[in-house]
Amino acid sequence: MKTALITGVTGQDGSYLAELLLANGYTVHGIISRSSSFNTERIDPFYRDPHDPEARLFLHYGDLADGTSLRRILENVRPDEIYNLGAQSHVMVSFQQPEYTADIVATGTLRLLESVRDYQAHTGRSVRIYQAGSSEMFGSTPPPQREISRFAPRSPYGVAKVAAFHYGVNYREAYDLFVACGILFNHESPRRGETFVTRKISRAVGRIRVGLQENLYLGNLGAKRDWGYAGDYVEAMWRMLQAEAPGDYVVATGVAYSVGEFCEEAFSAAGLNWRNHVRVDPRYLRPAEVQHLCGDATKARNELGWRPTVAFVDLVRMMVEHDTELAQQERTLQAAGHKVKPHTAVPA
Ligand code: NAP
Ligand code: G4F
Repeated sequence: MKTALITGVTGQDGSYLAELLLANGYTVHGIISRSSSFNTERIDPFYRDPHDPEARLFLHYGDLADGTSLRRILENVRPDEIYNLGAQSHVMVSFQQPEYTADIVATGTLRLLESVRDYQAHTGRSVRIYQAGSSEMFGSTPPPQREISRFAPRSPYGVAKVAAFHYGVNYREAYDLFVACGILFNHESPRRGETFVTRKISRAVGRIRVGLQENLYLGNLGAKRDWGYAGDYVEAMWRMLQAEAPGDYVVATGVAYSVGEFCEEAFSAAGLNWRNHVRVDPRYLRPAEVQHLCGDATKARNELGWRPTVAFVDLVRMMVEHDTELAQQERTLQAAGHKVKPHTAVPA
């Protein structure tokens, strides 16, 4: 049975990928960051205490900013596959923390590649690496974007992902490492972080629906994204590492909608008219925007046999249903006298 190591295991994708790999019989090791509050909410449902003989998911403290921890974990875990999903992944935050974003997203990837290069050289074992690239790398290049489209990033996050992508390709060419770079378009789910626009919308719809909130404040309603379901996209990551040779693959649905259209669909799923509740607040506008992303995943379909299974409307409904349930729980607790509030202090 194979052993996998995941950076960013506590994130949206990390949690779906860990579940997929466990279901495929893998032993899974995840790197988690030290936090003053719990950050394992997404993996708690399937995590088992390590004393349980059935446990196959193990967690290690480490950080992409800390090369020593990466090397130590690699030596202990001896993985067959590494999925590098760890990142400061918020585009707007990358304008506020560009150096930190570059350090984790770009240099963090370099630290990991260097660790694997040395590890392979002294153990003779080979390791396959998945590098989490992003459609944000295409930036202002018009759609449809495919593997050969020009990278023209519009944010410090996008620039850092382009650097990480090129590090991956360079280590593949220079040291013959098996590095596959996924260029994934936006993918969402009920586990999506609440500061990304889709989840911000579905959370608000749930709360407005049950009477806990009146308005939702957003930035650019005209930006278009190619939104898929995260559960489908981690399957593509896994397939990339099962291929005979490493390559770069766009993963996308091929259909794009605007933020306004996402609002319309989400509010109407709850029997609401979005125009009565959505307001524009300029604080959510970005210094430079990526206006239109829509991917062409022909290569992934032909070479990996991958295709998306969840359509836009079903994705929106899945998120709205989930978040309506959360809002109902919040209302029940409030009615019973508990002081509960969502994390509204975090700017999104
Ligand atoms: P996410 O939910 O934001 O998860 C990011 C993960 O990285 C979290 O587990 C986070 O830990 C961890 N992390 C943050 N800083 C770290 C550090 N210094 N060292 C190690 N780990 C660190 O992101 P996601 O949506 O799952 O995305 C996964 C990867 O795919 C990211 O690299 C992202 O940039 C990329 N990507 C995402 C999309 C998308 O639409 N979701 C599209 C293209 C590419 P904490 O939980 O403790 O913060
Ligand atoms: O949900 P978003 O923050 O995602 P964005 O910027 O596309 O980035 C996500 O997808 C990338 C793949 O293309 C990933 F690499 C990255 O890690 C992340 O997962 O914003 C989507 C769009 C943007 O155009 C933004 O300007 O929604 C617009 N938007 C409008 N109002 C908003 C808001 N975005 C956020 N987060 N919050 C708003 O209030």
